[in-house]
Amino acid sequence: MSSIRFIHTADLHLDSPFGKLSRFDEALANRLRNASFLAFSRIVETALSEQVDFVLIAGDIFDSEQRSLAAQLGFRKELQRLSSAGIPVYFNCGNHDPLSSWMKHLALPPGVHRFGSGEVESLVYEKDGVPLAEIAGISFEDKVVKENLAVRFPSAREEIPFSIALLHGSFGSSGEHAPYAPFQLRDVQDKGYDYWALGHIHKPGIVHDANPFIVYPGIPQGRDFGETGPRGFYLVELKKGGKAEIAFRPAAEFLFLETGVELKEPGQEIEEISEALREAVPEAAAGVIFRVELRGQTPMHSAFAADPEGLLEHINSELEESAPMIRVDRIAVHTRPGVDLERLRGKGDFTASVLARFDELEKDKAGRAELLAELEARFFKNKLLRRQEPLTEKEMDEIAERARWLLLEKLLKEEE
Ligand SMILES: [Mn+2]
Repeated sequence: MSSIRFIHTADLHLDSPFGKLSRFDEALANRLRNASFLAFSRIVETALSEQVDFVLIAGDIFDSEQRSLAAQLGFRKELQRLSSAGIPVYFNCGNHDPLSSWMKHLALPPGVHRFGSGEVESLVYEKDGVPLAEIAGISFEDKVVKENLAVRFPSAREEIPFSIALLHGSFGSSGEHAPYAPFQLRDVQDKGYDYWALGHIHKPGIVHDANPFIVYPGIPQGRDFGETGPRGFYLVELKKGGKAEIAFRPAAEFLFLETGVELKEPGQEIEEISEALREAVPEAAAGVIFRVELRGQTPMHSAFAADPEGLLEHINSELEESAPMIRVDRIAVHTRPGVDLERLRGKGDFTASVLARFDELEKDKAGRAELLAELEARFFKNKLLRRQEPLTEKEMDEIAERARWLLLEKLLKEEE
């Protein structure tokens, strides 16, 4: 046999609370709480429909070492489906669900293997009585493991066609996550495994593309705006000669997305926002929670800027019945007043000369940089409050643009 197909997932964080979303009603909070289970259920369905050889789960299956009965029973229920279909499951324990936190009496269905925390264990997956893959793995005993566990993996067994290592830990310099079981490429390159199935980093990605493949599938269901965008798992096919197909499959029930909406039609603002959000929902998602940046010129600018919460509530009530579900968590109002700049420029008054000065500065980049430096020196007398790096051209553009509109707004208000 010249290939093997499996699912690689990790960081299920079953029963994880969506604490930061307390602004939403209880019904939605419950749906979100259930979403981690639904995402895992989708993964299991893919395993069944694709008839993969086995499923790998690289740690952090449940969210908290405070044993959640719901998480462990929910996990077992899904494992039973795989077990009944004869699909083996191999998993280990990570920093959120170390081995010591599992219920001692939770029996696992046949064909499900949980790696221990003592030594690296090496198991053999057989197909039609022939050894096809070696799966080596180890669990976290406690929630903090600073030790490099990768170096403890023995060399891959040459007599078996494919070798996979299952590990929860930090590869390379992944600064944003705590450095649990940190390791480098040089620690694993010569061990002979085809594929390192990792967990811990919640963002999906192939961090080393061949010899060996090193992959983080990410969290299948994002939990907040730190975990935006598509979330799912990998469907992997390893082939002879060190080749592989590694396909990302979405599994998340709800997505967290940040999006910009450009207002164009005066008087149609609410419709424009609602329509843009409906269009931004990816096909498979059951729902999306948005953060919206509102841009463009609109006569509603002052009203929106004065009460973004009111706008948010209104948009949420407009979208209440939409399917897939849409909720807006936050709206940043970065619109501009709906005024005709050309008309103002031609008026020959004070406002026109202010605009002319801004137009000048737009051409005179050196003069603009000088002016900004002077302003900074005047308003930030304490040098520690000043910027360490000089402003980039783009940042200066943004500052000038904001300053222009702030001034214009004040001037136009006085005119009213
Ligand atoms: Mn995790």
